[in-house]
Amino acid sequence: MSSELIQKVQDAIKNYKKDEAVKAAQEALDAGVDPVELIEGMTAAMREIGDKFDKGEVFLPHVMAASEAMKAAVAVVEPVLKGAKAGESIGVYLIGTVEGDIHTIGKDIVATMLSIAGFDVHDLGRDVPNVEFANKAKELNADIVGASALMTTTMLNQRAVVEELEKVGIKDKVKVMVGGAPITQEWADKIGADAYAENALDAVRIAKKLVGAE
Ligand code: B12
Repeated sequence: MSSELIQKVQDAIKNYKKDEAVKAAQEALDAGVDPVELIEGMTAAMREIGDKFDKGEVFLPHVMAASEAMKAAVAVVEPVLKGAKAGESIGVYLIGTVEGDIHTIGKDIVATMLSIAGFDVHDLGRDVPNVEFANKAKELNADIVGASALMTTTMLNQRAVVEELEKVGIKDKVKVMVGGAPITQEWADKIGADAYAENALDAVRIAKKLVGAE
């Protein structure tokens, strides 16, 4: 039953139907589908669109329409997730999408999940100048800085963020996490990041470990 309802949301996203995606997401929640499972299902649908775009089977307007549908459906789920938010802050987490990159869906999901897990999350948004990550991290005395990059071109800015943290003298005080479709553990190691997470659930698990909350 729950997989059928998730499938309905996935189909709506894959068919670029925003209103249907919203309706199906609400229906799934009402039927008691786990909100995290629901978001994971949507993520899988979005990845399928990405693969089709890769193969030239769909084009940018399709990707845009699918991402609008996904964003709208995620917005239905978010209040439910936020209702489950833990009480006390377990750490300050500064997150953003790197300079030159406007992809936000994955970063937003990670930010929401971290917030539910009890992190005090500060979201810098997208296309964030490298230096802003460092300045803000210093100002907030952040425990973790998370940098999202979805393109092979912009992932280089994750390295630049690490360098900026070094320049302002806080690299040894703050942990750096990186994520995004092209990112790997190998890349994280190469640029001196402390951790890589493949998805939002892993991001939460690893972030908790980094602040000693698990
Ligand atoms: C949706 C999408 C868009 C939407 C973005 C809407 C939005 N508000 O975000 C729109 C249509 C605007 C868009 C634009 C472009 N896109 Co685009 N897009 C995608 C697509 C299909 C899906 C991305 C997505 O949302 N996935 C769903 C989310 C939930 O998954 P996710 O982002 O991977 O996030 C998860 C993990 O990675 C991780 N994570 C993510 N961030 C972080 C951060 C931290 C700290 C951690 C720990 C974990 C973590 O957790 C998340 C949740 O599980 C991808 C394909 C793909 N394979 O990724 C292409 C893709 C990223 N886009 C691509 C391109 C080329 C572009 C454009 C340049 C297209 C153009 N010609 O204009 C522009 C980019 C403009 C710019 N300067 O950024 C390419 C990049 C190729 C490359 N160079 O590497 C891709 C790979 C498509 C392709 N196969 O060619 N895009």
